[in-house]
Order: sequence, then structure tokens, then C-alpha cells
Amino acid sequence: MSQSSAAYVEGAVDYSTKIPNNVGLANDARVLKALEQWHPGYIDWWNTMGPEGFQTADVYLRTAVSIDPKGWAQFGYVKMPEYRWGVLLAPQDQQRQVNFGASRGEAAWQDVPGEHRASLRRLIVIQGDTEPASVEQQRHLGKTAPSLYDMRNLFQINVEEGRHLWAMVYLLHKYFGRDGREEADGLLQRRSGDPDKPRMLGAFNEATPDWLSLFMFTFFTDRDGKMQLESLAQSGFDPMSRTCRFMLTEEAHHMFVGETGVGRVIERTCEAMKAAGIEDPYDINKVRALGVIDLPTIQKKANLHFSLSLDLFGSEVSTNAANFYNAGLKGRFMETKIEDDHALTTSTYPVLKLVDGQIRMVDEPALTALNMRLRDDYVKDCQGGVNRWNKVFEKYGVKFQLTLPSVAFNRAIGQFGDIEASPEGKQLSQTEWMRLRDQWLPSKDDGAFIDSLMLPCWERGKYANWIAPPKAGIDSKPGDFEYVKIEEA
Ligand code: BYC
Repeated sequence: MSQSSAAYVEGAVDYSTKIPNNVGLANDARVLKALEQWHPGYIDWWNTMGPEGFQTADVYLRTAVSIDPKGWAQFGYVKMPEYRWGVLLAPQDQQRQVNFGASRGEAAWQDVPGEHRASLRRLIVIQGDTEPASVEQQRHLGKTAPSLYDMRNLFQINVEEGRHLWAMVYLLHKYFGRDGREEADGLLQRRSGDPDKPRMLGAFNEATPDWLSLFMFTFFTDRDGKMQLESLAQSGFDPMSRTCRFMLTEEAHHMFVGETGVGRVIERTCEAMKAAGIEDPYDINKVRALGVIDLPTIQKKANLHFSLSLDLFGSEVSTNAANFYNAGLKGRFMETKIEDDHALTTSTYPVLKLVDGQIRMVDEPALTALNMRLRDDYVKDCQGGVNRWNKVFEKYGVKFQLTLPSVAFNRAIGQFGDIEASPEGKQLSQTEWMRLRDQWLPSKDDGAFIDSLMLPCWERGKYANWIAPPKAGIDSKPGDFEYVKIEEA
């Protein structure tokens, strides 16, 4: 595992440098020095903005030790500030080409084409900005963790988001000279929710006030991360593609935490309702009296996080997206599996638009409709998860189904950014919206109720009353495994 730079081989991770990597940093003095100079600022950011109150606790974390599909995860106790954040790229394919856009068929670029420099830098900075933002959003959640298992999963996600920041910062330092250095510094300066220096994208300035929000965020917003990374993994700029491909392997666990987290909340509520003989899921007071989260409130949280995440796809019709595609920088989900000309100069794509005040499907040039297409792929992916949640209701015989609201509901960006609509997609006046809003989105009271349940449950093998235990432990560990050693914190 650990090896000297002389023995550096593609795929293996070199732990001899301060920054573990599989990109030969030991032989790249300029970039190594730049990253070593950036490192203290990062650690400072982690110590002040990372998980609050647990920086000295031993946490059972996985660390990437090789990019080999079987061997990349090694589990062990680590204090988070000592986690080995590394620069890890998926293996290079010498035959890889630019697979779409005007340069289709050229050998994939190992350096940044001059004419695409500004666009590429912007894509990298936006991607990079989301990673520390999510750590900032989640920093206070450790204190109310419903179990050591959940706490460990939160911290695993946090350190990996930190690593994803490293991944983007490596690209900036390696390929963008002085501008790259400035952008890398900027990534440590912006702060989620700070009105003076906010993070770049809307959803990353929202609060993550409780654990149900965390699970919804990792289901819906990390899934946007998956779609965006899949599209960037198609990039003709090969280092970007390789970076994103490796990030995707980690992203899968984050979405697992979200999907199973919400699933476990649903399971526990259904179980408690059954035991108490409550048949009506809308009898909210009775359900809440059991100390579990009522199902309509779970729906409201899903409405909120789904709509915030849809905004992350940008405008349905976007010349930015067309330019990124034409330039070979950002492709479609599963680009190489799609059978068409991969140029999109003549085809069209159906886009939901607001036409004369009505929500209608309109054919638009496929090139400018790429954000819409990616969003459609995303909605399908979300629906799959919602269907799996709905199976839990069937299992318990509870008459309730979760649904995804209309894409026009609660939007700030794109076609529906300036209108109000119900979850069914019916347009509403401002007054109607203000009157009905709390039926569809978490109200202050809902927030206060959920907050009242957020009490720490840190006994080994125990879970807070509002959430069911997981089906299996992490790394096949037994139910009472001490995932975080709190007494050392
Ligand atoms: N908030 O043509 P438009 C993740 C801006 S999540 C604020 O509509 P475009 C993760 C846009 O920047 C994935 N501003 O959209 C998940 C542009 O500004 P300029 C993150 C927004 O550019 C969980 C203007 O509006 N990665 O990894 O086609 C935890 C007009 O833009 C928003 C990426 O997003 C917004 N929501 O698409 C941790 C991939 N939306 O240029 C991590 C990289 C748009 O006029 N980013 N604007 O100043 C992109 O591909 C694109 O920039 C976007 C926007 C998809 C975000």
C-alpha cells in the first residue's frame, strides 16, 4: 500500500508525500508545493467549519488506499483532522477520445485547450464549491446523532466531501496556474449561508437543521451530485473525467445513507402507528404523540429538498449548457451509451415551459435543452427511490404514498422561477401560495416538532425512537459496534 515515489505505479496510492495521491505528485514539485501551501488553510477550514465537537473522537472511517474496485476502501479508527485526504483519479485509458461535441473523435485532452479554459475553470469551481458547502451545512448534526452508526455515516460523508474538494483543487492547481490558485483559495473563503460571501449555488446556502433534512439532502442533493459528476465524467478533458469517475464511487455511499435513512424513518413511523392501532396517517397529533415523525411531514421535507435540488440543474433552456457540450467539456448522462450523432446540431428535445401562463411541453433544440434532459434523468432516478420507500407502506399496510411534486413547485431558477404552483403543478396567485404554503413545505411548527425529537442517542447498538435500526452494519460490523468513540472526544 505505502510506497516510495520511485515505485509509483498507476493506480496505487503513494502515501510517501504529505498528500496521498495516485497522480505522481512526488515527481511534480510545482503542484506538490502549491498543494502543500494550500493544505494548512484547508486544515484550518476543517477545524473551524468541519463537524462541530468531534474533531478529537476516533471515528471508524474508510479511507481509499487504492483505486482498484475491490481494494479502494480500508476501514479503521481515525481522528477526522488526521484523515488522509488524497488526490485520486480513476485509471487513464490511453485510447479514450472526446466523445461528443465539435471535437468528437479527437484524442481526449490531457491538458486544457486554451479556448475552453474559462468554461472549464468555472465548471470545476462550481463543482468544488458545493463540497465544502455541504460540510458547513451539516457541521452541527453530530451533536444530535440518533445513533453511533448514523454519526459515523455523517462523518464519512463529511470527510469524503472534503476529499472531493481536494480533487477539484488539484485540477485548479495543476492546470490553471495563478487563476487556479486564486480560485482554490476562494473555495476556502466562501461560507454556506453567509450573506456577504455565500456559496455559489442556491441549495448549498440552505440550512440542514435536522437529521431528516440530512437524509433528504443526501438522497436528493447528492443525487444531483451524481448526475452532474456523471456528465462531467464524460468530459473530453481527461483529468476531469478521471477525477469524477473516482468521486462517483464515493458518492454512491452518500446516496445510500439518504435512501436508507429516509426508509428507516418511514419504517419506524409505520411500525409505531401499527403498534398503536392508528390507521389514519393524517391524524398528525396522535402520530406525533408516539415520538415519531408523521408521514405528511416527511412528504413536506421531500417536497422541499426535491424542489431545491431541481434548481441545481440551472435553466431548462441554457446556452451555457449548449456551449459546454459543443466544447466537449460536459456531456449527457450515459453519453457513450446513447445512440445518436453526439453533436445535437439538428435534433430537438421536449422541454416543459411556461407558455402564455400555461405549463406546456415544447420542442427545443436538443443542444440548448441539455439541462432539462439531465433533470429528466434525475427525476427518473429519484422516482426509483421513492418507489422503494413506498414499498414500506405496503409492507405495513399503511395507506400512504410519497410522491414527487411537480417540477413547477417551489422553484427559484428557470421557467418556473417566477411563478407559484401547487405540488400538482397548478398555478397559484401569490396570495393562494402564501395561504397554502405550509400544507406543502415544512412549517415552523413542523420544524419545532422535528427539533424536539433530535436528542442524541449515543449508546452502543441503540437508536433514537424516531428511526429504525439499519438492516446491516458498516463493514459487516455487529449491531453494538462502537463506530465513534465519544469518550475520547
Ligand atoms: N443557484 O444557463 P443557466 C454536488 C447560474 S452537486 C445559483 O441557467 P447553467 C454535491 C449559473 O451559474 C453538483 N446560480 O445554468 C451534492 C449561471 O451564472 P453565470 C454540483 C445558479 O450554467 C451534495 C446563470 O445562473 N456540480 O456535487 O447551464 C453534496 C445562468 O445559468 C443556479 C455542478 O453543478 C443555482 N441553482 O447550469 C456535495 C456541475 N443555477 O454563468 C456535493 C457544474 C444556475 O451567468 N455546474 N445558476 O454567472 C454546472 O454544470 C452548471 O453551472 C449548472 C448551471 C448546472 C450549476
